[in-house]
This record gives sequence, structure tokens and C-alpha cells, in this order.
Amino acid sequence: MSASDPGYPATQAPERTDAYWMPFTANRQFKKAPRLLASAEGMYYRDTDGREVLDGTAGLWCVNAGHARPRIVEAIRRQAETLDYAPSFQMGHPLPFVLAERLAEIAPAPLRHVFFTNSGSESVDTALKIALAYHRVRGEGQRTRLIGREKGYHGVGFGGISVGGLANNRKFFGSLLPGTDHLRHTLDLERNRFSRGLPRHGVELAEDLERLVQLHDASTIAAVIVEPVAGSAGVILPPEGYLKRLREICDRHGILLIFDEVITGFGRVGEAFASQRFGVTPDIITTAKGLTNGAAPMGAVLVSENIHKAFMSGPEEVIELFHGYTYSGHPLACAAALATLDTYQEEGLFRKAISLERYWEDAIHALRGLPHVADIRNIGLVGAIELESRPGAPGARGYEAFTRAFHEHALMVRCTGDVLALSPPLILEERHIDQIFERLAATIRATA
Ligand code: PXG
Repeated sequence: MSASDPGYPATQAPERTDAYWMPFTANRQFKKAPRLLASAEGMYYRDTDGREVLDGTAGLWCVNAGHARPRIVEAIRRQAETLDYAPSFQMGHPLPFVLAERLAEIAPAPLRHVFFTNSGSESVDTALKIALAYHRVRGEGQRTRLIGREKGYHGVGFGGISVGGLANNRKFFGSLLPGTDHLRHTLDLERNRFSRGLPRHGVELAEDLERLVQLHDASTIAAVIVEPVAGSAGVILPPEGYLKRLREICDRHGILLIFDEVITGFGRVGEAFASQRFGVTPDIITTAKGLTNGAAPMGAVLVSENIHKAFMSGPEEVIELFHGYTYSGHPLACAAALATLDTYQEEGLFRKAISLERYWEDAIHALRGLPHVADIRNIGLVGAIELESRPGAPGARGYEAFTRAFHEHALMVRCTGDVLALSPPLILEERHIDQIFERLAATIRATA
């Protein structure tokens, strides 16, 4: 059977692995001992050897309703038959209109307008461009500076890596966007080690924005972008009161606040968005991942009434925003997203991270005291275990634990450096939580 044959079994390990350049992967190392997933259902993957693997990470933080949900599968199938593709520039089709209304209903109140993208990275670039253009259409075009935060992850577009704060994602790629700067990050093990939920110390770190205002002058700053809970850098939580303080400082200086909720959106920390959980409303929210339960690529940028209105005041025949993607509002992605939102709603999944939070928290903090465990962090259904780094080999212990968890204990976790991160599908039950942490404890014990 050839690869172009429609019946080609996607569940078999490929004969050749050379042509595929894998993303964010040590390609040569991986191809010597591949981890290949063949199918998935509910809380479990099955690999190409037929082994069942417990999904502790909802894929890459996206499969919030669990795998292969029939309603989503059927919606995609039906949509492919009905309308496979339609242009979205000066044309349209019904679904993105319907989906945008649905998203506006669950978003924090002032965020009433939705721009569709195909990924988190595109959502971030879109949000940054909207922020710049917003100031310009209001006659404040000198506000061009974009502020991110150290250790922030905002995808891999040039905008996203410029406001992002992870050196490896930046250092290879030249001078990046001009005119960006970064707040200090909020990880403080000295004061906050083994906090349960939000750390108590560090609200004053929000004042770092005042430092940047002093340095650059507020009149040059367009927007600040932060993840309400930083995911990729290893689950870094906002200290109590921090996000509220950031909001106040932005308001004082006319700076837009963008929450990157690509990970925290769609129930990950309880509530539809972290903004609602923490009671702080930004001007723009970026999303992706859980929007379609990972079943189709899609992102969405939620924008406040106020920002949207600023664009809608010129002559009606003029395009208000010169931005968009061939696949903005793609029919298959819209169908997947609508079925996903139905599933979240019917099963009350946005509340799940609240109802299970205590059980999850107790279970993860029970790992304290295992060898090399330096910190444990949690909120909603997110958790992280930070391992001490081996002298001279940062990341080695984390990577070994990640591969051991997969190969020996049939558990999928994420590792970033020496931090193991967990973000399971929100459909999980207490017994799955027990399973995750039994397997993880065994993994950590075996990883010297
Ligand atoms: N913003 C945030 C906050 C993210 O977490 C992106 C933007 C980019 O999304 P796309 O769809 O362009 O990848 C992300 C992506 C991990 C991990 O394990 C996290 C992401 C992607 C891959 C791995 O930490 N987040």
C-alpha cells in the first residue's frame, strides 16, 4: 500500500522518518526511539505498538473535552461534505458568524467581537497588530511599543517571539521586532515554594510596568501582553492581586492589556477564561487550542467593544483592518468549534477544574518529598513539578522523567527544562488523577 492510497494505515509506524523535520524536537534523538501516537479516545492515547497511554496533558494543552468526542467528529465529517472551504475576504459563510456570537456570549462582557485565526501564534500576532492599529486610528500612532514579560510564551511568529521571554525561542532569529520590552517574571521560589494555588508574595512585581513607563513614557506604549498563567515556561502563576494591579497601571496610562489565554482558555482553570476566574478583564484575549478541542487548527482573538468601535468609524466602503488569513473562519474549524462548545456546555466542563481542583491539588502536593522535587505548583487542572537540575546538565533530569513516564509508565506529561507539566482533559475523574500521580511518583522515584 502506498502513502497516497486513501486506505494507508495511519496507525502503523512509518518505514522512513528522514523527510519530516519535526517541530520543537531533537530530531535525530527522537528518530532513534520514536514515540508515535496512533489513535485516541477519551483520556487515553494508543501508540503504534498498541500500548494505551494516559493523556496527562490533553495533547498539547488543547484536548479539553477528551479525545474522539463523537459530536465533534460528526460535525467535522458533515461540514466537509456540505461546504469544504469558503473565502472569508469580501465573502463569507454562516458558521463564523454563529461561532463569534457563541464566543461573545461566554467571554467577559466587554469582549464582544471576534477575529478568527488558525493558531495561537497567529492570534498573538493579530492581537498585537490590532493594538497598534487601534492607537493609530485614534490618532495616537506614536504608541508603538509592545511590552511582554520574561519567560512569556506567545507562540513563534516574529511578534510572539519579540514579546516572548524565552531565550531559546529568540536568540537564533536576529533582531526581532523593534521597540519591545519585558516585565520581570513572577517566579519566586525563595518566597513561594510549594504554594497551593496562587502564590501569596509578589503583587509588587506588577509595579515593574511603572518602571517601563518611566523609562519609555506611556505615550510610546501600545500594549502589554501576558499569559494569566504562564504555561510553556513551566506553569508560572500570577501572585495574588498581580493581574489586578497590572490592569490598574494599564488604565492609568492608556495602555491596552492583552491576556494570552491560548492555554488558560476554555475551562483550564475553571470558568471559560482565566480572566473570569481571576476577576480581571483585559482589552483583548487571544485563544486557540481548546477552542476546537484540538480537532482542527483554529484561533480566535476576542476584542472589546471599545476597540472595535474605534475601527468602525471611518467611511463604510474602506476595509477597516488590513489583516486576515486564507483560512480565517475555516468551515471545518468552525464546525469543530461549535460542536466543542456544545460539548463543554452540556457536560459542564468549565466547572470541572473548580470541582476537582482540591483533589488535584492534594494529589500533586503529595509528591512533595520525593527525590529532587524542588517545587510544586497548581491552579485549576494545571500542575507542575519542578525538579532540581543536575549539576551542569539543566533539563536532563526533566527529559529523562518525561521519556520514562511515557515508555515505562504509559503516562504522557510535558517537560520544559526540568519542570514536568500536567494539564489533563477536563473529563477526567478522581481515579484518573490517582493514576496520573501514582505513575508520576514511580517515574520520579526512578529518575535519580
Ligand atoms: N500563546 C500561548 C500562551 C501558548 O501556550 C501559543 C501562544 C502558540 O500557539 P500555537 O497554536 O501557535 O502553537 C501557545 C502554544 C507546551 C507547549 O508544552 C505549549 C504551546 C505549544 C506547544 C507546546 O508548553 N503553547
